[in-house]
Amino acid sequence: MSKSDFDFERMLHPIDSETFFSQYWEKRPCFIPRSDLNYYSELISIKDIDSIIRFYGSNPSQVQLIKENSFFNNDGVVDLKQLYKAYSLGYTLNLGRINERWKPISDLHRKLQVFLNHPVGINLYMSPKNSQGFAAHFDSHDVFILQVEGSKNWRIYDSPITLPLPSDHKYQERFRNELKSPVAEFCLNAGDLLYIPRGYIHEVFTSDSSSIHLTVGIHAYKWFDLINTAVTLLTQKDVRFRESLPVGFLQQGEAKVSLKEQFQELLQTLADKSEVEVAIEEIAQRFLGEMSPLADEHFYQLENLDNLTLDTIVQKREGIYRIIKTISKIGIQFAGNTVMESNRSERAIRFIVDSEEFAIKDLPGLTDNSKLALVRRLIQEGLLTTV
Ligand SMILES: O=C(O)CCC(=O)C(=O)O
Ligand SMILES: [Mn+2]
Repeated sequence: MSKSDFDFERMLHPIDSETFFSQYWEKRPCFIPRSDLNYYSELISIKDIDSIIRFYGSNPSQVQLIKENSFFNNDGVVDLKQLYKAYSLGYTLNLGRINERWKPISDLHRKLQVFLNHPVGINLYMSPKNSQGFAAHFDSHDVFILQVEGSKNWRIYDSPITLPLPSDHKYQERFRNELKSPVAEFCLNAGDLLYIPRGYIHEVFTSDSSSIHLTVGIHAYKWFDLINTAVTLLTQKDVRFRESLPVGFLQQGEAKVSLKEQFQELLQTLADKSEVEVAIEEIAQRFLGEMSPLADEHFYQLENLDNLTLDTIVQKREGIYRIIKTISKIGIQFAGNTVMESNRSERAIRFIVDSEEFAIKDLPGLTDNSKLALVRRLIQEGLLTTV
């Protein structure tokens, strides 16, 4: 399977990311037509779909077939014959979290998470001619639509709720029945991109051509998440946040007055005592803990462990790296793993976090044997690779 160098910048080209974030992000849809049918072909092609579906055997719920908003019952198994039949009957095939199953897309996924620092999920939609999968709906995450093959029509309506949360999905039905005229209509052809901020209702259908697109969903951390995390951390420290509300607090009267006073007092404590860095660390820890390792020749790396010399050049896998420090240890957290070492390795660990690529002999503060041992361990754990 090939490696892809597709990243955020190439995804948005020719719009630069500064323009994108100031003009469009969380504000309005952005359509980038390209007249380049092969723009995304290194990510996936129609010829890859059958073999990718086989990787879903263990998770049939991520393979969905949808036609005019109803689902094809796949009896909880992924049966290729059934999928071909449903597709010929006009069903749209949706492969969820394809980033966990197809290397070029998992490479793009990692690059996007590293650049954005927000969780990303990538789905694939394949629709036959003259069909519609889902009815008009909004998503509670922003989406980038990468039209890989064929074409698809997108009708976009205004956003009934500005920046909705997942809990706002319960209003879908109501808004679907109150649609006004579309605010924009686009025909996406292979190579085009469409960005839709969360909340904008969209209705999508094919006409005389079939379609394959990738939906890159950004499940961004919100201010609400940061504040929530800060309150949770403070609650663990300050017993006043754990005390119960006054008895009778629902009724008017003295309990209500004291409730208001205490509420103000606790908000003040939150403002005075919360440390944003600690709350951010907590989110970083969760984010990195949930990242899966990259599927990039780790067995091959293990096979070559015995060939390392002090002149060997090694590099960090693409990712986000966090230093963790305890009284006697120092460590690095990265995608789905944490490696702790004794404090003696502190300078070397900091050097590694700050470097992209280095010769083993350049590690500071360690004997030659310890340098080799540390690198060997970090290759085994999935942090470093030989170049
Ligand atoms: O293509 C479709 O049928 C639906 C696609 C969609 O709603 C999305 O990608 O967010
Ligand atoms: Mn959608």
